[in-house]
Amino acid sequence: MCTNIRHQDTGPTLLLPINGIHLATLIIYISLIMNKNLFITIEGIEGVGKTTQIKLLEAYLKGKGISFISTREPGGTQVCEKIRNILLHDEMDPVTELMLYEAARAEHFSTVIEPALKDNRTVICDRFADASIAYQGYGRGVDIKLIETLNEIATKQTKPDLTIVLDMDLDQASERLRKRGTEPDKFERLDKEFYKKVRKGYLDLAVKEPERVKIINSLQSIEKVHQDIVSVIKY
Ligand code: ATM
Repeated sequence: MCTNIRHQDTGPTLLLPINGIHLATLIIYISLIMNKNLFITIEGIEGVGKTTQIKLLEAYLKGKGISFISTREPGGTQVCEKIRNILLHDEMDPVTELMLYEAARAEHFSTVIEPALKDNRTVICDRFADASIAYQGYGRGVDIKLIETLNEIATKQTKPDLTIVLDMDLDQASERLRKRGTEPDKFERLDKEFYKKVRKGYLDLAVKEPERVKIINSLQSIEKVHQDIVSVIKY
C-alpha cells in the first residue's frame, strides 16, 4: 500500500489563532494536502464512460496543481502496448491470457507506477489488478486465489489507495458501445452473460473492500459522475 500522506517539516510553530484555528494547524493542513499523492485506479465494464471521466479527472488534478501521471493497463510502456495488442485481438486459453495481463502489469508497475509513486506523484491508472479478478476470475472462471497471488507478485503487494468502479446496467452499457460504432475487439464481441459476471466481480470487490473500492453510478450525467468521483478523492 503506498503512503498517501507525506509528512513535511513545517518549521517553527506559529500560534496565531484565525477564526479559532491556529495558523500552524492551517499550514500543516495545507502542506499535507499539497503533498498528498494518491494511487487511483478506474474500473468498470466497457461502455461505462471511463475515458471521458479520466479526462475530466486529469483536468481537475491539473487545475489543483497536483503532480500526476495518467496511464493504463494493459499498456503504458512500449512492451506492454505490444502485449495489449496480442491480448485484445488474439483468442487464447484463459490462464495464458491471465499470465499475459500479469506480465504486462509487472512491467508497467515496476517501470511506470512505482517510480511515479516514489517520486510523490499521483497516479491515475485506467484499469489495474482488480480487472484481472473481474475479467479473468469472474468472467473466464480462472481461480481467484491464483489471480490474487499473481497480482501480488506483479504489483509488489501494492494496492491502489482508491479504486473507482463506474457502474451501469448492461443494456445501457452495450447500447453506448453500439452507438460508438468502432471495430469491436474480442472483449466487445463477448456475450452479455460474460459481462454480467464481470460486473458482479466488481460489485463483490466493493463489498469486500468498501474503504478502497467505490461504486459510482455512471448512468447519471457526465458532470454528476465527475462530481461523485471528486467527492471520493477528497483532494
Ligand atoms: P480498455 O478497453 O478499458 O483499455 O481495456 C481493455 C480490455 O482489457 C478490457 N476489455 N473489455 N471489456 C478488459 C481487459 N482486461 C482484462 O481482461 N484483464 C485485465 O487485467 C485488464 C487490465 C484488462
